[in-house]
Amino acid sequence: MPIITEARVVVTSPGRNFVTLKVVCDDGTTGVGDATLNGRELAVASYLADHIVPCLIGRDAHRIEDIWQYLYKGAYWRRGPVTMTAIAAVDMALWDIKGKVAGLPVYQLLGGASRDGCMVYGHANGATIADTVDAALRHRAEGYRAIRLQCGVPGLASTYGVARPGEAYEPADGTLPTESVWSTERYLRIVPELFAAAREALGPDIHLLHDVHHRLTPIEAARLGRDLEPYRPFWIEDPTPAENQDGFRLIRQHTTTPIAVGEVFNSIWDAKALIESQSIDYIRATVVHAGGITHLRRIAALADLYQVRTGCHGATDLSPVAMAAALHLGLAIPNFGIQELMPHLPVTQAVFPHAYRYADGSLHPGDAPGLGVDIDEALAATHPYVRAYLPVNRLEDGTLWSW
Ligand code: EZ4
Ligand code: CO
Repeated sequence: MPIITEARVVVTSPGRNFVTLKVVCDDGTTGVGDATLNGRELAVASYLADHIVPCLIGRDAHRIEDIWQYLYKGAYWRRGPVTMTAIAAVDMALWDIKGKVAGLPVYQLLGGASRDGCMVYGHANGATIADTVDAALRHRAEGYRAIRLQCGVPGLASTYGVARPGEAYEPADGTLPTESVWSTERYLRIVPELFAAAREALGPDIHLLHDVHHRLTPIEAARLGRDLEPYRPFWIEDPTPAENQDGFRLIRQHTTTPIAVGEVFNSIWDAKALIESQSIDYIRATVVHAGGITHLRRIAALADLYQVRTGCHGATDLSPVAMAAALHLGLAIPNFGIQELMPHLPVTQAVFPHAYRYADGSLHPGDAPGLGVDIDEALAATHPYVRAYLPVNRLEDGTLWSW
């Protein structure tokens, strides 16, 4: 059995910040886990280095479930994004080690492939409807079968999900939080027009998605869902903040547009009522922010009982380590739905060499033993941490709103 002798926390910023845990065993086997919590990175780095790593030394790396329970129950203070991201990093690294020792890709340890690959959705965005439709057509030409559409809102200077001209979209854009202005009324007018134009240009066979990013009230979200029904969206995401879970019942009463939620969830307890009440269709919790493969597998198993499928968050602030772990789980579980893909910058991919590959609108985790991803620590050291925050959002009268 591999005994843990060392665990290192690597903070690096190849294009954006990432926190990575590297676990080393006495037989030389290593494993990696993503510990990136966008905008609050150093809190997780400290949680790992100061509080978790000392508890790992000398443990049998094969006892994944026991170590998970030890870190979760043993902290006394349960749940929360910092705790669950730190536990996730350990969990991913241990699955990586188990796969390497077994000589098998992690998806084989999870029951083997249930499909040929994981369908992904790409991001099409633009300042105008026409620009966004053009971006969607380019994605289709690259083989994407599912595309998220976000466009600028007339009258607002900037909009969630829309890149500055010539740049890739990256939300953590300031050394202090930048401020954006929001108008629900203007937004609710433009999105149905965007979907009408996109459906017209792209035809019936492409899946079209949209992220509301927590900005509507339940009845406003119900209105949007109903307005989009003629264009058959694959889902609308995070229509309303999920602390008020009963709000999703209200949306459900008014629209058949599928609902995705959960990228900010960190525990099965955040998702349980939404799943059991059949208020949602896709659960977006991720391996990195929701306790690793061990815990996300539990969430997926609960969701499967209610025909809820996975739609894991996959923005650029989730490192290639988290993407690899998501793909191994997604390939294996019966109720995989779709995987978000925002391609990482080449400089990020160089720091995190990985076996997963894109082809024909899908990602496959590859067949390297373990997770099939690593961190080049020497290269990482050449990209020091840069403080970066997510933006805040205000209504036109200055009221602070959900971003
Ligand atoms: O704003 O990952 O669906 N994707 C998203 C992302 C989130 C960022 C926050 O760190 O909503 O763009
Ligand atoms: Co989102």
